[in-house]
Amino acid sequence: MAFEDILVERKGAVGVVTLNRPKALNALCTPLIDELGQALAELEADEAIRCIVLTGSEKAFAAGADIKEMKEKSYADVLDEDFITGDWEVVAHCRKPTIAAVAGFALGGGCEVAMMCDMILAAETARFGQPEIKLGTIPGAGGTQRLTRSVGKSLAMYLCLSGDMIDAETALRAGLVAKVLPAEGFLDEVMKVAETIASYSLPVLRTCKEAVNRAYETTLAEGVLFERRTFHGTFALEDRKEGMEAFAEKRKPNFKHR
Ligand code: CO8
Repeated sequence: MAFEDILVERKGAVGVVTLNRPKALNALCTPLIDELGQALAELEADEAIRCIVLTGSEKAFAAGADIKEMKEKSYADVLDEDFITGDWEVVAHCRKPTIAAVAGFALGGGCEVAMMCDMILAAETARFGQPEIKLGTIPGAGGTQRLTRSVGKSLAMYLCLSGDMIDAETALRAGLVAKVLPAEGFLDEVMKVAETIASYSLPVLRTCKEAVNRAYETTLAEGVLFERRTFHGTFALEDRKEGMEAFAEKRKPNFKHR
């Protein structure tokens, strides 16, 4: 299906969603978020896809929620609509691995959407920030929560209270991003990571992601038990057998995603 504000491509087993409102630095207006939800649902349902890359342009991953759309809303409006977190969370609810490929600005809702992905890979040009304070508001899609869990209280407070941005290297040191890559050929390098992930068994990818995410929602003892039972569960899969046999036979595994 054709979209207005995003582009969707299938590159082998990798689905690539590109935010595409260049004139507004990919500001996340409601139609764009709706399209993103539809695109992710399609990629989730597509058996051939095992990893999803979410990216923007060289200048901006996304410069935040659309301020021009938000500015006339009243408290009653945003409360009635539950503006618009329910729809945005679609990124966090993906069951396939997701990579945010961030070049340029990832601000406000842009940073929040990137943090909803399983990992952030940043170009050297990436800039992260939660500048809502400058607009007389606060982050509304996880900026005070996911950011704090990711980088700790002091840097999260600094970003949310000062509205300043940090560069890619600072984000790497703080643990917000997994890797910083050269701006030149950035997406090619991201695709190599995505293709590696997509080469593995999909049911194992799904359960591995669930186990890591459980770390944010439970105690250590419960999380470790969940991990162990999930690890045990992989022994019910043909792909676990194939992976270990292939290692012993010194060949590449041929995963069936079963
Ligand atoms: N919303 C709407 N339009 C935007 C946005 C935005 N967030 N960001 C940029 N644009 C538009 C500009 O208005 C401009 O349009 P026009 O050409 O029509 O004037 C165009 O994009 C280009 O922008 P600039 O000329 O400003 O480009 P610069 O390179 O000079 O500056 C910046 C780039 C620094 C990124 C600057 O554009 C900026 O500060 N943008 C706003 C950043 C911001 O405040 N983001 C936070 C928004 S609030 C938010 O995200 C809350 C999320 C809460 C989640 C809600 C769901 C639950």
